[in-house]
Amino acid sequence: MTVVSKSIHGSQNITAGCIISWEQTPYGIKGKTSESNFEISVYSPEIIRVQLSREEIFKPNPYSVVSLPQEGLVEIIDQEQKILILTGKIQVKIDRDNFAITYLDKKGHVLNQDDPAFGVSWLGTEVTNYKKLQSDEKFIGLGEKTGPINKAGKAYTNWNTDNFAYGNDSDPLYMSIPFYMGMHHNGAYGIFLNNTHKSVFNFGASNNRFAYFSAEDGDMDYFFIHDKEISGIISAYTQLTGLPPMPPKWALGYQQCRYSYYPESEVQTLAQTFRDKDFPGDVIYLDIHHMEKYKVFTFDQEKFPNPKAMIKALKAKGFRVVVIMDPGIKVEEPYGPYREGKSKDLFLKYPDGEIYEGQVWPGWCAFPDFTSEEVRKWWAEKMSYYLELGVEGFWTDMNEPASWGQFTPNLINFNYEGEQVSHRKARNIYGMQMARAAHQGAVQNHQRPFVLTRAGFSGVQRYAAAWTGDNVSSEDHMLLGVRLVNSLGLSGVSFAGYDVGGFCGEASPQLYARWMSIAAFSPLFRAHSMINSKDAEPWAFGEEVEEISRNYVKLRYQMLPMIYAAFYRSSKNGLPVAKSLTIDYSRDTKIYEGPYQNQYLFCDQLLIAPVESNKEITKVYLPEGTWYYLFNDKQYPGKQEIYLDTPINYLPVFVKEGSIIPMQSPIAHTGEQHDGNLRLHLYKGEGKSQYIHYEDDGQSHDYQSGHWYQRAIILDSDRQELTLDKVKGTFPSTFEKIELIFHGFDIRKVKLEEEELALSNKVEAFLPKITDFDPLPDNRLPYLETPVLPRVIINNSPKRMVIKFK
Ligand code: NBV
Repeated sequence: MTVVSKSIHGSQNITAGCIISWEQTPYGIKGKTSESNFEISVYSPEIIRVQLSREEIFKPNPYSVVSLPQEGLVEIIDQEQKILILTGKIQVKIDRDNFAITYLDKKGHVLNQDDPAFGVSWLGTEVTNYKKLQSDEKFIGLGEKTGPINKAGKAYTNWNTDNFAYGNDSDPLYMSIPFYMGMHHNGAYGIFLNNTHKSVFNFGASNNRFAYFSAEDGDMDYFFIHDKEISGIISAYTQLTGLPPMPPKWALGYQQCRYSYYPESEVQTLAQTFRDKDFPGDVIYLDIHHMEKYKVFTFDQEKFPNPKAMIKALKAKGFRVVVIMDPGIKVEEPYGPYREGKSKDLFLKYPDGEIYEGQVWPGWCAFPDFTSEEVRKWWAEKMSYYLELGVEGFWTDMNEPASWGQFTPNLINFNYEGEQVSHRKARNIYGMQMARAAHQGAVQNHQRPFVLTRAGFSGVQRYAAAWTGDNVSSEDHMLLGVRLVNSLGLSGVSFAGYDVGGFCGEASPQLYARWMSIAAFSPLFRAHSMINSKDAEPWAFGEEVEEISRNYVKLRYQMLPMIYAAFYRSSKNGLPVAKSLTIDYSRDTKIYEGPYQNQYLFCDQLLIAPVESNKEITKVYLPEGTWYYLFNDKQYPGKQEIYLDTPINYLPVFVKEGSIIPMQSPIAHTGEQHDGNLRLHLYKGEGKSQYIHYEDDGQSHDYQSGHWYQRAIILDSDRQELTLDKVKGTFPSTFEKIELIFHGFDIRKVKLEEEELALSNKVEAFLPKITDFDPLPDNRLPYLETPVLPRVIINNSPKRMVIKFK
């Protein structure tokens, strides 16, 4: 029985009630319950949308979803008690009595079920969907959320917040992604709540009856997704909310930030120090002090008398410049952007028409209404100022929006694509729309844009990379950052990172070294630190840290062919580059335990086990399969916990059996030419494994029209055979030769077709030894016994090649 008790004050719960009328639509059904209008539409056999509103028309979020419902995918069965919607992959059963929905897989296993008493309910304007908790249900996703990777028993709020020096359990943070996945004995599903109001997700916190999601106001509008695999659910979610485009290659290099580098001489010295110290790097950031009185679209004339010449000189050294952009526009009559914004009516306003002002760095500020197309266009045009100076990247900060006091009044008006809404509906989307404007501005120079944003919402991956805001220099935060990035990756944001070294506070040398080594395996690799703190460049912590950092940064640059291909895959399937183990090993309960939940696969082939800097020994969990320790090739069978020495210069990194890892010679920055040899590291596994090598020009949009190079490489470990398939695409490879390096194979002879190839043996060390600082006593030096590996070199001919090795 449903409980329907009305109250205009919202102090009592009102359920949707029984279905009183319904009709079929091309995509599903729509109709009325005693308390609401509803519509259920099918977007694909895996994706179903459910909308309910107590108003006549739905007022959906126009920002997140980029796909449309599809006709002809459903079968509707009208039964006495229920209405059934069948998609081929999902069965939806809707109870006529109380509108309680049950989702089942095609075999009839229950995936997800409304609490029959409360289903969709309203408390005043707040709308909630209560779902029965399934036994052993685990919850993952929800983007930038602290706490464990499995969020069962926890509850979270989505309300974009400037959370300086947030704690290990703080919530909410800067970005809201109301998408999660549930998994239990019967299978897995995903739910995306498509409502930008403040929302709450409760995964069984303070109750043992239900999980629920609610929005403070607006429609109940959610997408239910089902696939057998977690990866399929994430891909479906990114089909809905958009795929991340290919970033420019330089953005995958090492990025150096600081609050703030100035004046120009300091920036130039910084760039030169990188090169003098043979320390690779691609990006230098200019934080707020580059501006005149913190006014966006200006450069401080004294600190930076000639930004154009400076940026040109930096580029000649292989550095790109990223500038910060804050949304607050200084209220100052002679200041062009303020005058224009005011006269063109581009700022957020109170309902009585007065411009809303809040205090930020420049003092009192007005805020462009990025939820208006006209404002985004204006902002994008204003960015020509930077493009003309040669700026190539844009960092949108404070876009929650943040202001002193951190409490924007709710009555402020936002355009919201013409709907005219209050701050309550618009806040969570504001940051993403600023990132969108920045993206729009940056594409004007016809290169792939790089935008880094702090705030965002579902779909932000279409416009920007994300970083996890003002973290702290602590061991906990180092690991938390990894979990946040992994969780963002579960939620569609594959290009993400954290401030290496910690933004607030000062890292110890040990901590900094470990952080650098972990971040070399992070999609975004950026070090940053707070004003008035000690220098935090990789060479500021003494020689040992410098050398360890250099080794890992060099390794990062050598791995770029693998990283680049992983980004390309991500741009096609929406899956993350840093992949929480919950994606590929979701049914292995061990991976959710203690520190194992921080482990992840980088570029699908490397298992990274982040560990505190003060631990000399750690436990690592290896999932099923065989794993090779990166630094000495020692093989470990999976499904076991192992103890590993973790001196500060060795981060636990394992290679998955069957991996094909493409590497290049070390380079100082992505604009520098490698030596022309593609090193393909082949790790013996079982049966066949495949890797698709990918190259393009690294900067233009031409890859979108096929101007790329792709080649499938298939390793058959059982038959001891490698196939380099015929090359596809119009972009010529930058590699003239391919060096095959065999790991785990016992080889005497290698033949390409009938021709026998010269086989050589060389010691392979992924990291150079750090002899002067060897931290381990003599009896514990397994790492330094680097293996001797057989290898051959062939010409990189575009035709199909089969190599047999015996
Ligand atoms: O622009 C200054 C900082 C920036 O360095 C940091 O990365 C942002 O998250 N910004 C916040 C403003 C306030 C910092 C206290």
